[in-house]
Amino acid sequence: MLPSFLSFLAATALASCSVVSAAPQGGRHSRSADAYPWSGWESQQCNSETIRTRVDFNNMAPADRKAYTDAVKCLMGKPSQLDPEQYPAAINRYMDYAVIHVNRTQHVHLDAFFLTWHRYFLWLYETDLQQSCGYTGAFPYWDFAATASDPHAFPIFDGSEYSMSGDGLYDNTGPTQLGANFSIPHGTGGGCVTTGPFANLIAPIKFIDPSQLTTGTLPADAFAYNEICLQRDLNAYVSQTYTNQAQLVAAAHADNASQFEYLLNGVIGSSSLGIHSGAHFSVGGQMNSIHVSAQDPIWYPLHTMIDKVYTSWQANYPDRASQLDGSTGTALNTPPSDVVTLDSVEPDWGYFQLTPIQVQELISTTAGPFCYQYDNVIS
Ligand SMILES: [Cu+2]
Repeated sequence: MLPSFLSFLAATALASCSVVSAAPQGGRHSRSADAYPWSGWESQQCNSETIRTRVDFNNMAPADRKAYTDAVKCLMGKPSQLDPEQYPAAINRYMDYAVIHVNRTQHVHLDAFFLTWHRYFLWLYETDLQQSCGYTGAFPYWDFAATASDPHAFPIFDGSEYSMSGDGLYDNTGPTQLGANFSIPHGTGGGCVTTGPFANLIAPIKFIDPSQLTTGTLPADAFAYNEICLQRDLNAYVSQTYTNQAQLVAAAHADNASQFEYLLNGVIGSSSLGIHSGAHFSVGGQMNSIHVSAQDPIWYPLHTMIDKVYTSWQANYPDRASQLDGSTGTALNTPPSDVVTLDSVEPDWGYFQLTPIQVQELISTTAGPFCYQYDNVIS
């Protein structure tokens, strides 16, 4: 399953690198407030009083970390809103997000929708934790560069009740082959996660072969229910090699949007994974899958960190903030699609957001639907 993942990431990174476009600066479109499911879209005043600040999970007080994972577990206790006949794997509202992510994988990865679609997806999830589960704390990110020396040594993966759960049970399945001449060594887990808030979690969507990206289809039984445990294989070699501080800073100072995407997602034929895929592979298990990784609750703090890198790059270079990378709206341009511009309509977010949103509405974290910042900028 894994060998082709890197190739896909890298192939598209290369493809998108060949086109550098400075996207036109589009004006914001006004929309009627009642078009959106969440309150306050247009009327919201984003200022120093109302802005929310996202913080590093490892810097949160233990009780605050537990309040966050309690809210995630609350979402896992809420009923699914999806058709159970069509989506048997959607066993609760938390899994609805994972199902939508699988359904949209072909349109929101390895293409120009990646950064903004995921930004809004995270915001929908954050808002749901607040509105459905009464969460009032900060939305945390996982600074994978700060923990790169040894992820186990930090609160986020120590397996305590104040963590995001720990490693999987040790199961030596050997190195993971990521290309013809490229593999990563086995980590320290490999089996089921049995500690912390998400111990023994069932991740019912089975692994999907990334080669599906070359056909643009999903297996017929993609949404069947499977009694599969959440797995992890924490890997300090991968984090030290692919998600270290120097690589993080390089991304936050990328010359343009194409180079930024490249530093996130790697390049074919080399041993560079990029910090985004590197972070995924440093966790292992379901996180190794481009399709089904959103079943692991660590997916959200990881992607919030990617959004922090994106936000930092935009803050460091305001003249590049609205740049898109010149790629289209489908992974590997399969099926072929138009080059994405700021006026392009984003793929929807399932029932959480069916009303059309343009890319330009999701460029700033303090305008449109958003009003948040990070506790610091990667400079
Ligand atoms: Cu994704």
